[in-house]
Amino acid sequence: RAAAAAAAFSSKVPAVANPLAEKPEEIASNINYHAQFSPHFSPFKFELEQAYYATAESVRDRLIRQWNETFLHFHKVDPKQTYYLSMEFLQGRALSNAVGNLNIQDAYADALRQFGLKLEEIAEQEKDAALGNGGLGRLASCFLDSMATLNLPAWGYGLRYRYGLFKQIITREGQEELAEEWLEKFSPWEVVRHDIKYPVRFFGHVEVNPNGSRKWVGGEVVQALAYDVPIPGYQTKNTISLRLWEAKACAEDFNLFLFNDGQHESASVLHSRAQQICAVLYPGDATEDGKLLRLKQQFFLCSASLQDIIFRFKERREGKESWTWSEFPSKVAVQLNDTHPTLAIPELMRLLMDDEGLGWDEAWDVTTRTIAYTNHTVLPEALEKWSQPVMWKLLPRHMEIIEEIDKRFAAMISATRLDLENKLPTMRILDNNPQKPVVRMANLCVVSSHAVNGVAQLHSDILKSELFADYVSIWPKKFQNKTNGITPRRWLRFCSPELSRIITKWLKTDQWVTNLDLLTGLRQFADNEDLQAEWLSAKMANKRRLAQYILQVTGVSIDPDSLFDIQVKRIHEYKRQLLNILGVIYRYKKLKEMSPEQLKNTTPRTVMIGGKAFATYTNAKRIVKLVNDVGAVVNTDPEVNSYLKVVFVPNYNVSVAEMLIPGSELSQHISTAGMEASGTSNMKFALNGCLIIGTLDGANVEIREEIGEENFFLFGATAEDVPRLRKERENGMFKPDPRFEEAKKFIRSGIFGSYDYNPLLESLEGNSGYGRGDYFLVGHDFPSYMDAQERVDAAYRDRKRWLKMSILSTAGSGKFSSDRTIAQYAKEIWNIEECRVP
Ligand code: NBG
Repeated sequence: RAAAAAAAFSSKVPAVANPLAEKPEEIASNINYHAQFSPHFSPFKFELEQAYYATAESVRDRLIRQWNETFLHFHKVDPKQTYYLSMEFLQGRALSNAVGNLNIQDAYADALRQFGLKLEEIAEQEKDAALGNGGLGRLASCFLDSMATLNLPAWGYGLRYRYGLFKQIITREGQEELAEEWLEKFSPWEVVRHDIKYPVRFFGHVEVNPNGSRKWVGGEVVQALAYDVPIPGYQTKNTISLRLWEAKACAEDFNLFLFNDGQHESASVLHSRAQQICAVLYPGDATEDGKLLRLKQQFFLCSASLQDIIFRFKERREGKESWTWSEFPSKVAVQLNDTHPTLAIPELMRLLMDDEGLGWDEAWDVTTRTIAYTNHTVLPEALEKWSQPVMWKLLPRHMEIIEEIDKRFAAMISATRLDLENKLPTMRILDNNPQKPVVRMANLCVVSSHAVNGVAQLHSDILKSELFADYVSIWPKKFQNKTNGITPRRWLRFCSPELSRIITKWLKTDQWVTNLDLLTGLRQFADNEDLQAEWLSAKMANKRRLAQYILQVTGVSIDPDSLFDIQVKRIHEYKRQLLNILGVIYRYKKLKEMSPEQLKNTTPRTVMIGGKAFATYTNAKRIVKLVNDVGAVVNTDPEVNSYLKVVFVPNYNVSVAEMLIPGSELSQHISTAGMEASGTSNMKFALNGCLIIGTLDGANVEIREEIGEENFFLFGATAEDVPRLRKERENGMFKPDPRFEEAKKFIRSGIFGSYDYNPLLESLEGNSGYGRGDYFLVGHDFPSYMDAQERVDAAYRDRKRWLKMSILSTAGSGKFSSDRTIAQYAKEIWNIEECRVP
């Protein structure tokens, strides 16, 4: 077939470049043009891969036109613009999203058919841009899609990591990590801007000028070079940018003298040091060097982005009679995606004071009116604290500024809030504990931002009542909630075209794609037998496609008629994949004890678990190993394997999610209450008509409210109960359920192999402590979890009821569109307005 396609490329279809092509024939000739004249591969080779690149480049041509228009339009109108700073963007694949948003998927599919190729096959050639870890990075990408779709003047800023999040492979030993070479060939979705380059300094010292002003000099300087990725909105001309920075050494850093002297490595030491900055996402930080590198990455993002923002602000003021820096916050909003870009605060202060000559008060006013901060976690280990000595070494001027912010904050409290003085030691930005002096980044963010938000109602409430409680009385209006959302384009319209078609048919409009609240219109048909039949057939088609995929990547054959039960997310003890697999183990044991008659009355299930464990997180890796070991035993057990299958889905990422979610029927969001800030995959599953079994945590609470409690399988302790339950546990008052003991004992019997699972099981036992004594309350929640699973089995046996619940899930998911979330940020935090390209 490749040969046939090759022949078609070279002969039947003319090669003409026309980025405006509308008709399939014109598009085909445009693709052929790129295949022949974009010289990335040897000539006359048109296999799927080459066809993908040629197709992608032809789509990109179109995007570039809209993109340039958008840029010019923003330049002309000079609206207030938002800059979303994030260390992570989990973009996934771009081709199907781009043709979908531009509404040219049919024309492209027709064009490719002229070469005997299918658009879906071509799209699958693309490697995921996995410049993120999990929900936080994917949220940033969903936000970009909504910003573009809502025609908002907004951009993303991130880093261009050479290797994204590692590629996970599963071996006998469990998870192994390989470098993810998403740029192995090149990405057709990025454009290098050779003219956009800023110097970023590290180390050095501070010089005091005779007039008292200060200047950071010396040290090392690397160049930040811009790579832009176009982000098209859905059915609009607006195409915004994700600007990713790449670190480059300066030419003069290459020591030609040393090189010619045979000292090849020393000659290029600065080059390789610069390359390390954008080499990988989250380099290991167990060593001092590892920590320093992470801090360098964060500062690199902040410094380059702010220089660029200031450059643009000044550029748009060129030729204007008079303007002042106090206008800056009415033109610029900077959103910090978690604490990773916190250094934007002292960097903006430094640029304003040391480079632009503002005084402290004026610079502080501009900075605080510009910057806002989103918190994404309450986990203590995830709240960043940087060592003061390391900071002084790498960023001496910034440490001076941070000290000053801290000093002024403390003085303000002492002067105005005597009632808070005893809280001051924990409220301060600097923790001057002589053993381990650190900078508390979250505190710096809270003190310096005009808005601080959590990502689901419960999470925002916890921020106000616990983590940031002491600040609330000082700035009651600063703290907000912005419940997360997901883009309905990628997560329903494009990943499940079958279901989308049915929804459009029954709602008699496709407007739901940009106005997701319209989905409530499905409620009135939830009992309708015709809709139910169509709904079922779409689900079944998605399940069959998923079963094919599972067979292909794991070799395990699963039954599309069984209940598809999925938990996919980063592997973490608080997310409790362990609770899931213990439940599976208990189920397996019970199935083994049943008679053939009893077996026939059970609900067959396929449990799929996927996710990456951070390379140094041992217990998470043990969980991955356990799931795989359980699967190996259960799936080959002829007595029960038509009633239960257990699959570990390797290398979970955005495109795997696009396969799994549409085919899911039950999905697990079972974190210890109070610990999951929001969760966003719960929204994707619910939107796709998948029912949720879950705790009252994060956005589960709001999802349950929206879709109705009768359509949600609830279990477990509430966030309020958790501290008391932990106490009781410490005091030896916990009585484990016999089912829980039985499941653990079954693992210890060695049935799942000889691997030593004791450390994992011990984390669930004993009386107290983080990582011991069942801090995550798996034992406490186990019985109610198993009861909820029984309710699931019963509900699934009643097909009509299940389908109704499924339809109501989709119907109630409107609130969780990232369009709603972004509209709220735009209005309530950024104060920006639509700027539509005419
Ligand atoms: C994650 C939370 C999720 C949340 C996403 C997006 C971090 C630090 N936090 O619950 O764990 O959905 O952020 O807000 O990755």
